[in-house]
Amino acid sequence: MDPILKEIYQSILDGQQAETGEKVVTALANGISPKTILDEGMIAAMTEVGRLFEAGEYYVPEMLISARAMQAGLNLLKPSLKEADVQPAGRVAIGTIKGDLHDIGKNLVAVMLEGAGFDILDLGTDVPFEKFVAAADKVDVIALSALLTTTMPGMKNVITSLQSAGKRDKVKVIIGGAPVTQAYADSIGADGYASDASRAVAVTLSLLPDHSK
Ligand code: B1M
Repeated sequence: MDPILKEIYQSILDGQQAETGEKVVTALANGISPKTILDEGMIAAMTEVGRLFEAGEYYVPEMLISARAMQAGLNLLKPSLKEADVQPAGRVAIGTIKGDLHDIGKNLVAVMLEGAGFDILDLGTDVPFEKFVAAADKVDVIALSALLTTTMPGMKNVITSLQSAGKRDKVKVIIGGAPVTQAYADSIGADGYASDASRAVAVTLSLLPDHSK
């Protein structure tokens, strides 16, 4: 592996935003393809971050800092990725349920999904149900986050609204957030549940066939 890719990998693991950005720029200037930088440097690093988190060696702060370094690198890589016409793994609309302003976990899930090659339509926080329903025409997956027991029932409303609009079969729905459980996901007919951002990537990948809208 090119040493600069190892350096990108390490700077993401260390959560070094500026350094990650500088090294991505250097790798591009050295003629390394954007896809190689993404796959072998950046996604490999986030996969390792996910593994360290699951092993209890990284905690949420480390994961967040690495996610920000990944985002800093991605921001610089995005124009080149578009030029190279790398096909996205799929499109995901993500947001927090109406009434919920907690967006740190949602942002982390979005960055991890983006790092795994998904196009992200970030609807933000406090998202009205109709906005999720409208997004169903443009994406493969709708990802719902809720941190409050009071906003969690809104996830069911999104699924019901998708059904009423005749769009439920067009998209997969995955849900997550601290009070959400697999049992709740099953009870409302969600397609997937993930307890953390790295699992959200695995669950989303498992739900998609090899094509996107
Ligand atoms: Co609030 N808050 N908060 N809060 N807040 C909680 C959630 C609470 C548990 C604190 C407590 O009482 N112990 C409690 C909820 C109680 C409950 O409903 N059972 C609570 C409350 C009550 C409130 C207010 C009502 C307080 C008030 O005003 N009286 C209010 C509500 C505001 C609103 O949303 N309308 C409120 C406000 C806030 C702040 C604005 C101050 C701030 C949010 C800032 C922001 O997000 N920009 C805040 C914070 C920071 C928290 C705590 C302390 C931390 C949340 C966080 O960011 N965690 C939280 C207590 C806690 O969780 N320890 C708390 C880190 C983040 C990385 O984890 O979001 O869980 P998390 O995301 C994880 C997983 O859940 C998962 O992956 C992420 C990464 O691993 N995940 C998904 C999340 N979404 C996913 C989606 C997926 C898959 C996985 O698929 C789509």
